[in-house]
Amino acid sequence: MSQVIQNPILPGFNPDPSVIRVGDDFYIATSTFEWFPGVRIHHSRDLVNWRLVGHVLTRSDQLDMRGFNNSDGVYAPALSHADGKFWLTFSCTHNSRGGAWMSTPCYVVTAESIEGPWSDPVAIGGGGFDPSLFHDDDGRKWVVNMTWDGRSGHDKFGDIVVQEFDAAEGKLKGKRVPIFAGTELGCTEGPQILKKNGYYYLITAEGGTEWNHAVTVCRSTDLFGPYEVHPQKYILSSRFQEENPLQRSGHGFFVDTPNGEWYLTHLCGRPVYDPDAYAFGPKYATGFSILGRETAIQKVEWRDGWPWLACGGNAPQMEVPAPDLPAHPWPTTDKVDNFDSKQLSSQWQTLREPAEESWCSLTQKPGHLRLIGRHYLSSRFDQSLLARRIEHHQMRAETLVEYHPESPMEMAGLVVYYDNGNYYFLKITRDDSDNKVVQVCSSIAGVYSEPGGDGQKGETAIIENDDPLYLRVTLDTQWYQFSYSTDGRHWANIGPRLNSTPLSDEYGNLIFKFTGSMVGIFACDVNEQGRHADFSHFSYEQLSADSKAPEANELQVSAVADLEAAS
Ligand code: 6LW
Repeated sequence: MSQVIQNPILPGFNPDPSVIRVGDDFYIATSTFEWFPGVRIHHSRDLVNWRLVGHVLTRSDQLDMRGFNNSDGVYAPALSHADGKFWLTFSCTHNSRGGAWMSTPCYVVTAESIEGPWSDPVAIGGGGFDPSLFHDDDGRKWVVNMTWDGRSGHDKFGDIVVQEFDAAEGKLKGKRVPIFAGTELGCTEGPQILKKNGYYYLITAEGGTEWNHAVTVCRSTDLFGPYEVHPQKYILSSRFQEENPLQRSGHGFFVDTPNGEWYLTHLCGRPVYDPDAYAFGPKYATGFSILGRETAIQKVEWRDGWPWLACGGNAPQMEVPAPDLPAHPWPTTDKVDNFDSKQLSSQWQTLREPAEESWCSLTQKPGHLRLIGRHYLSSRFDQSLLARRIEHHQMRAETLVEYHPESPMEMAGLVVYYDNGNYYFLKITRDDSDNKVVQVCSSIAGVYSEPGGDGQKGETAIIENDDPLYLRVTLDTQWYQFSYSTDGRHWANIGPRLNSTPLSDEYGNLIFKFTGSMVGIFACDVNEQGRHADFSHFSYEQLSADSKAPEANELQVSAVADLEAAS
């Protein structure tokens, strides 16, 4: 039987995919926003199996995001390969809460190898996010960008523009030329150009990154246009298809295989539908993308000089025929990180700045990750927090932590984090009676609470000894549940189950929620005494093989409950 590609190919927070092929190797770059290092790169040789090969922006002199707001930072990178090297353009957007206008400085970096090292960034203007670089066959290079127009009475999403880039000088030259105003769907962004058989194909994301999202294709025989729009306009979209498990589909780009087959990678989301919210509106409007925006792929055919989905129509499919290429699986990644290597594994991300020995050490206590407590979790500076993506609607994460807090101002443990206003955590701390305790805390829309307990004070459990303590969190689609154990075998739930849907792109203010839920470990020391916590492992495990988001109200008999009963 021929192979099938299972979507999403990059589950969890992996948005704005930009795909290329170099020889037999396919690469996808995705956005990382305020998480460091910047820009994830995945690699495949068969389009079925993907592995994370690393990041592009790994040094603070390439990317400094200290103090940045949530969902600012690295927007939609675009990858290309020309002149024997890799090129990556990106915008490092900030101050986006400052009103109608945005600051969107854009950059290009290059590398001989996809694994780096990548160069220092070269500025390529601003005025809009999502820049890409088009290398024409005559050797000239063009920055293709959207424009952001904050003026009253103007569409904020202005024209798509091109401007020549002089690579030798590292400078833009000539004028910015508007080439496409977008269709009536609006929010035209993410422009990239593909040249094929004498046509310039301009591919844009339209409709906004939410439920109306789409991939729009247009073409011209001249780079500067005029561009004619595809007969179907939006060659991919899931708007008006509320039963499609891959919602929000848009922001795509094309890639061919060495055998001449064509594919389209694109952004999607697999929302959870909160049954309480569901009663009040159409289904599509009540979904919560708790895993953020993910990457999927569709098979494409060319007819009459236009690309079309091979399955017909414009609806994304969960299963897609694989190309005629030898299967190339990668070794499976370990479920457990024992922190026994000298380098952090590339799944880990930190907030706004690199992990530095001064607060995150694999050497101070060998076989452990030591986090030295710094700011509280709502701060946009100095977070001693390490997290990885939640990739599955049903998962379990666990850690073992040795920690000797001396005051309620010192806390360390396990966290489920969307942004600095929306997170849940299980902390080890000390109470006013000098007991070592564990407690669940929550911040939703920036409002702090301690759930469970008597309503005044959240549920806490006294830990009788000072041995390392096991902490666990499970996600069962709509619900998180924290638990702890002194021996790793007998577990006690702590705190109530916690709704996962506020930790999603759609909760609260719809604008500027671009990331996804992460799970990780942290240490805070608001007294700034530098109290450390030693984590001896962290494990992450999927609890169900189903890649569709189950309906939230069908979850009562669940994989989590089955597994708990069996263990
Ligand atoms: C990105 C834009 C988009 O820059 O959302 O989905 C913005 N498309 O192209 C943030 O990811």
